[in-house]
Amino acid sequence: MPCSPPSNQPRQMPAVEMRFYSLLHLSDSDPLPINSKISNSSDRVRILCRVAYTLGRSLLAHGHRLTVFTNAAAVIERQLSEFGGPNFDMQEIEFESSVPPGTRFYSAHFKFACFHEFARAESGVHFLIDLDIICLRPIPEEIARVCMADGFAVYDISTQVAPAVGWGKVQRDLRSLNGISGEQSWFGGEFIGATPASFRRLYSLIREMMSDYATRLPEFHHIGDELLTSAALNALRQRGTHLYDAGVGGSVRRHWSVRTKHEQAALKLGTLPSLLHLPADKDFLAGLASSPPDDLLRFEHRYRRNARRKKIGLPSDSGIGDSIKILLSRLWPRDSGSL
Ligand SMILES: [Mn+2]
Repeated sequence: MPCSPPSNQPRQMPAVEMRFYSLLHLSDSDPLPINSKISNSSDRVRILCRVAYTLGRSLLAHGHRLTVFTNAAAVIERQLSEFGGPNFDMQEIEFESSVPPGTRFYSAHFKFACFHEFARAESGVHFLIDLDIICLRPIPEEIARVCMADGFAVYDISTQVAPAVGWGKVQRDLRSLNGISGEQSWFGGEFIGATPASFRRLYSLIREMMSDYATRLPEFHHIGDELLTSAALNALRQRGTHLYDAGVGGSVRRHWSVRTKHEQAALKLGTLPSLLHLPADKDFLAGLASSPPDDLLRFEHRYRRNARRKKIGLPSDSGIGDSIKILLSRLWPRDSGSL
């Protein structure tokens, strides 16, 4: 459950280097993203590269340069050539996974390879964030200070997952992996930050649970990085590690433009977070690559417009002419068979 940052921190601490990373693994066996207009895999590659560009630019605007872990730097380079190339660094890494290809959210398991990279780093505070995030406000340094004090910056989404899957199932799955009997939290995979030393502890716990997890995949209510990571984080917390929930302070927020089972506050200008995760709006984020909004007010306006268009089934990027055609074709479908 939500924790507050330690209050005994000295006021003056040296500036901490915050490094932001994301993951763009390209593979033919990946399922197409849900809740998106993406209909084939070349569309998928084009859209994800643009989504990365939008994230890269939004981080740069707040003084952070993004690094993208990938297996396909040349593809990304080519896709973004019309923008003059990527606005982020790329690092090709070894992706190994214990889950079979074709598993749902197969790529999500590659986040563990990113944790492994952080575990091998020497210094700094490393953040792994989802590609479909946009940075809208400065990221509070307090988050990095928590990490420097051996904590983790996480995003507790327990209240979001409970109504969707049932809290009992969530607890049962976590307990079956880490053996903890008390109530546990569920953490969103879109945001995690810590030092290399902390990632070493997290990664080794995940490795310990991995083979058990891989052999029991069908039993779990969720397959992906969040289950194992949450199980490991809860285990670390039980041993005294501080987990700072960046969602409580409004630094991170996941927002769905589709109906959710949990209650979701409206996305309003005054409550926009530092890092906004839009899992169902990759097309919208990709569209921002070519014409970014120039301020928060404009962003909010464009986002709401996108949400309204989605409700009536229009693509986020169709012009007025195309939109009218789409709407007319619904009123008078050509193949209706009647005169
Ligand atoms: Mn996401």
